[in-house]
Amino acid sequence: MIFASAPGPLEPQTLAGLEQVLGPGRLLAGPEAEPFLTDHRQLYHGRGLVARPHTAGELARLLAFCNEHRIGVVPQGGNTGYCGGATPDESGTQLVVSLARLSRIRQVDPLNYSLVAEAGCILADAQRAAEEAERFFPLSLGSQGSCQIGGNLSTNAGGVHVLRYGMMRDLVLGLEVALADGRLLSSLTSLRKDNTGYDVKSLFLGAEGTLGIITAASLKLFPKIRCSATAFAAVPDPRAAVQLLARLREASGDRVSSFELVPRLAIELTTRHIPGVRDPLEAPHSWYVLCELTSSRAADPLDSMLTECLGEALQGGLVRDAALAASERERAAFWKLRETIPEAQRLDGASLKHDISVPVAAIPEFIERAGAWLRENAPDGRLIAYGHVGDGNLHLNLNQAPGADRAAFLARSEPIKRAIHDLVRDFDGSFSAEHGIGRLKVGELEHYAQPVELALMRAIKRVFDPRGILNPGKVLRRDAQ
Ligand code: FAD
Ligand code: 2HG
Ligand code: ZN
Repeated sequence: MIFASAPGPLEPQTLAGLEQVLGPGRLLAGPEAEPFLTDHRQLYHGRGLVARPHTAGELARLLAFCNEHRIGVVPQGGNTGYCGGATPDESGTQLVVSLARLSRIRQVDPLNYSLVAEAGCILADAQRAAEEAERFFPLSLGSQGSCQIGGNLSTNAGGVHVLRYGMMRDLVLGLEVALADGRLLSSLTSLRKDNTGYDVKSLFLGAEGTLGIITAASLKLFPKIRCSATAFAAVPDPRAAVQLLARLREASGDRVSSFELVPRLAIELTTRHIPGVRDPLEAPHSWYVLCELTSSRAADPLDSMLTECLGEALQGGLVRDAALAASERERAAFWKLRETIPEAQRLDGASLKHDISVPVAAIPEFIERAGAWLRENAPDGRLIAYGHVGDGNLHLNLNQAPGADRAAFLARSEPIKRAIHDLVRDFDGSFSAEHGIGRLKVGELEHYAQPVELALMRAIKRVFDPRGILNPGKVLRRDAQ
């Protein structure tokens, strides 16, 4: 009996009931549960048991039981989320539901350009399944080797292809969802058009497991990428970066699929901390962009389009220097530099993260104003503003300066966050562009959301989860639900 040492105040008969619903080997406790109880950034450490259902039906039955016994349920995908959404609280009364065993690709339909994957399918596996069918699934994140489709849907993940293909929400055709009371909503349609009343499924996208547990999804595919051109270009400043993007979109017939901003400090941190990363250009520059054009036509002259556009930009002063990837190896090296910025930041010391968005054209002014405020008010931090500039989404992060006191630096996180997020509001931007709310930003949502919006969110929560068992305390505060 694994429950003899189970943490927290779950009654023995409730625990026995859980085991009966799930069957042997599906419930973890003690050291086996440990890896599921801390979030990726190690901001939260919870307590609780872990259930690993193998089918959607099993999961639905588990929810019916938890609803009846008012057991809080915390869905967990790859546990790579940035806001503590997949971590249980410290009470020991919550049950983590890992989707890892629901990982099948149920169907790939090349003619319909669609794929049906279970929620626990690793993102990279879904990408591979599409590729094997001569198709392309465009969601692409640094965590794609471990994050899951269900987590991507529930956070409405973004990543490096949003400017061409949209966020996860835009890639969904249908969903299958286990509801709080144990009913299974089966809406796994592959239709491109369907205007039959309210779009109920869209509410689960970005809901972070607070309205239902997604068990499978029907996703859009695109023509396979057969040709790409990738450059790492130094630009004088973010203003030039935004102008270059506008020109490149026009000059390439809108074939830009990625456009990422990289500051000098990111080059310094990645080359210092990540083996194999090197500076793509000879001389140092303050700002860079990693840009990529892609096409499904093998013979598209993307290299010449990119070279020509960058050449003109060089003459016009929008670009200072550029390296074009001459091989797949060089392309991978540029991307490795970009994708390992979060890891290099972590290895360099404490960091404060702000996942913000403003209109693309406002990015330069936003960086100028945020930078000026931080230089004056947070001199023990070094600004590293990078990311998806083509979507107006910056990771406006602050790393502890060399020699700075870690505790003193972290102790100032609240006033710094307030100043940055106030500035974001002044720009009509968002304080959570792609990482969600989870537990980390519940207070920020209360602070910045319109009262009418919050009231509607709470009302929706009550309809879907009247007993408040689904991911309690995430997105919305528990006592306000
Ligand atoms: P988890 O962390 O397990 O869960 C996230 C939330 O979804 C939780 O609230 C959880 O309860 C809920 N959930 C999980 N599965 C389900 C389900 N089946 N049904 C209902 N709710 C569920 N994010 C971006 O958007 N863009 C990026 O570029 C990006 N890059 C990253 C790079 C690195 C190196 C890392 C570590 C993370 C990055 N992330 C990025 C953040 C993270 O990978 C994404 O948020 C991802 O979508 C989370 O997926 P997951 O499976 O790990 O979800
Ligand atoms: C990225 O774009 C991720 O690399 C992580 O969204 C951002 O660590 C961060 O702040
Ligand atoms: Zn990002």
